[in-house]
Amino acid sequence: MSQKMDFDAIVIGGGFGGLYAVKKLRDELKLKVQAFDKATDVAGTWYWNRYPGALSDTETHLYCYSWDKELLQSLEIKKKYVQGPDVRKYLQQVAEKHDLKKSYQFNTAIQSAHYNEADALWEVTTEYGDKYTARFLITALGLLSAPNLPNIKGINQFKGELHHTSRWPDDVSFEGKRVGVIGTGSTGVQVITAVAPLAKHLTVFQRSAQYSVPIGNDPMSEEDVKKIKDNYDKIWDGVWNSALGFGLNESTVPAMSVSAEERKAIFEKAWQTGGGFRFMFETFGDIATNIEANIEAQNFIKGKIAEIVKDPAIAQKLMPQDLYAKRPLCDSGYYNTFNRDNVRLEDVKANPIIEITENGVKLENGDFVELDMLICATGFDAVDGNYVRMDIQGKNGLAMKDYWKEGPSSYMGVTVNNYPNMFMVLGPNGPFTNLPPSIESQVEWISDTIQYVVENNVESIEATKEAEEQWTQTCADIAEMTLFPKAQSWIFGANIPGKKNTVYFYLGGLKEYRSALANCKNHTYEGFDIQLQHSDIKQPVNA
Ligand code: FAD
Ligand code: NA7
Repeated sequence: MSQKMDFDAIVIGGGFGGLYAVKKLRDELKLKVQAFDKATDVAGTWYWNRYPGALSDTETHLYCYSWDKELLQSLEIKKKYVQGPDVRKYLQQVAEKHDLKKSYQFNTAIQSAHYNEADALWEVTTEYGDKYTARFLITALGLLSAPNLPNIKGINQFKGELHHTSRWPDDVSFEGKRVGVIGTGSTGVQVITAVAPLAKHLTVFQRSAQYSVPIGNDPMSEEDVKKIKDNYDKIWDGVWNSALGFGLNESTVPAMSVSAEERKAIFEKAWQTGGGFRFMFETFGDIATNIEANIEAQNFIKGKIAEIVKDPAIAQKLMPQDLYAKRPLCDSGYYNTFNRDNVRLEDVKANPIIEITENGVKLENGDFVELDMLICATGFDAVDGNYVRMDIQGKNGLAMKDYWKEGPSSYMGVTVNNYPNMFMVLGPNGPFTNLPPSIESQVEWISDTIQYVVENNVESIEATKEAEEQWTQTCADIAEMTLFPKAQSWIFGANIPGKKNTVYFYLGGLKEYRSALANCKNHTYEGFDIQLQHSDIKQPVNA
C-alpha cells in the first residue's frame, strides 16, 4: 500500500452512461468522483454527431432516462422522434439540474488506465500527462463513438472540405457546393436526405444498398403528449418487460402463418406508421430469425423502392442484395431523394473508388466526380473501438487490446476478467436494445455492486474467466439463432477491415438481460472473484 488514492471513482465519458454513473456514485453513494470527457461539454454521441438530419430513431419519450420523473413530465415532445440538438438540450438539462458538470474535466482525453494490483488502484493518465488514482474505474466510452475513417488512397490530399459525420463542426454551409457522401448506413441515409435539398449537387457513393422504411416522424399533438405523460409508469413497465426496450408491441406471429394478403396488409400498415424497429419487430415475430419471413420483408421493401424511384436503373441499384438483418433503418424520404435532378448515385461496389484527389473522386471506370465537400458517413469502430484505442492495462500489465485480439469478451457487458474494479457501460456483449434503458440498467447494477464492495470490506471484485466464457458463449449461441450474423455490418464487427468478425452483443433482450444482472446480484455476485481488504488498506475517501 503505497500509492495515494485521489478519488473513489473515475468516470470516463459524458454521454447518457457517464452522466448517470456520476449521479449515482457521487450523489447516492456519496463517493468522491472525478469524470472526464474529451469533448468540451456533456452529451456524448449527441455532442459529436451534429450533421444535418441527425435524429434518434427511438421515439422521443423513450430516448431519455426513466429515473428523473420531473424531467419526464417537463420533456419537450415536439415530434414522434427527437432531433440531435434536442437530445443535446435534454442531456444539458439533466447535467445542469443535477449539477453534474462540476464533476467533469472536459476537453481531456484519457490516454491510459493501468491497474496497480499491489494497491488495488486504477491509475489514469490524461492527454496532458496528469495522473490520477481511483479505486473504481467506470468506462462509459460509447459504443458508436470511435469514428471509422475510410482508408481510401489519396483521401488526405483532398483540398475541399472533408468531414466525418461524427466530428461535425457547427458552421458548415452547403450552398452552391458539390457534395459527395460516402456511406449509406443509418447516418448516411439521414445526412443524404437532409443535404440533398441544400447542396448544389450531391453524389452518393454507395457500397451496400440498404433496406429502409419511412420514419413517420409526425408532430405530436398536446393530446398525444398528455397521453404519454399520464401513462409514463405503465410505459416504462412495458419497456423493462420487453426485449427491445423501444416501447413497441413485439410480435410473436410468424410471418408465414398468415395469408399473403394479410402479410402485405400488415407490412403496409407498418410502412404507413413508420419506424425501423417497428417494421422489423412489430409486424411479425420471426423476420430476424426465419429466412422465409425475412425474404417477405425484403420483397415488400424492394417493391416500395421500385414504386418510389422513377428511374428503374437507379431503383435497381438501391435494392439490397443481402438479408434484411442489419440494424433496421428508417428515413424521412431517402429513396425519393434519388428522384432529384441534383442527386447522382454511384454504386461503388460495381465501380469502386480508386483514388481521392485534390478536387474529387476517381472511379474505376475512369469517371471523375468533382467535389467541394466530401462527407464520410462511414460509421464507427463500434463497441470495443474506444477500448482498444486507449491503453488499458489490467492485472500483470495485460493490455486490453491484446486480451481482446480474438474479439472482445466480458461478463454481462459490464466487467472483464483480469480488470478488477473496472465497470463498463455498454461494453462488449451488452444488450442490443433502445440504449438508454440498457444504460440505466447497467449503471444501477454497477452502483449496487460498488455499494456492496464498499460496505463489505471488499478490496477487489473481478469477473471469473469461467463466467466470462460462459456469457460470451451465451451471446454467440443466441446470435446464431438469428439472421444478424449472416449480414455484413458493424453489429458483428464486419465493417472494419481486419476487425474480428465475432459476437459483440447479447441479443437475448432487455428483460432477460436485466434478470441476468439481478440474479448475479441476488446470488452475492456469483461469477465474481471477490478479494477482501487487508486491515491496513484504504477506506473510501467520501466526498
Ligand atoms: P456516448 O454518448 O458515445 O459517450 C461516450 C463519451 O465518451 C463521448 O463523449 C467520448 O468523447 C467520451 N470518450 C470516449 N473515450 C474517451 C477517452 N479516452 N477520454 C475521454 N473521453 C472519452 N441509440 C438508441 O438507443 N437509439 C437511437 O435512436 C440512437 N441513435 C443514434 C444515432 C447516432 C447518429 C449515433 C452515433 C448513435 C445513436 N444511438 C442510438 C446510440 C447512442 O450512442 C446511444 O444511444 C447513447 O447515446 C450512448 O451513450 P454513452 O454514454 O454510452 O456513449
Ligand atoms: P454504418 O452502419 O457502419 O454505415 C457505414 C456506411 O459506410 C456503410 O454504408 C458502409 O458500406 C460505408 N463505408 C464504410 N467504409 C467505406 C469505404 N471505405 N468505402 C465505401 N463505403 C464505405 O455506420 P452508421 O454511422 O451509418 O451507423 C452506425 C450506427 O450509428 C447506426 O446503427 C446508428 O445507431 C448510429 P458497407 O455497408 O460496409 O458496404
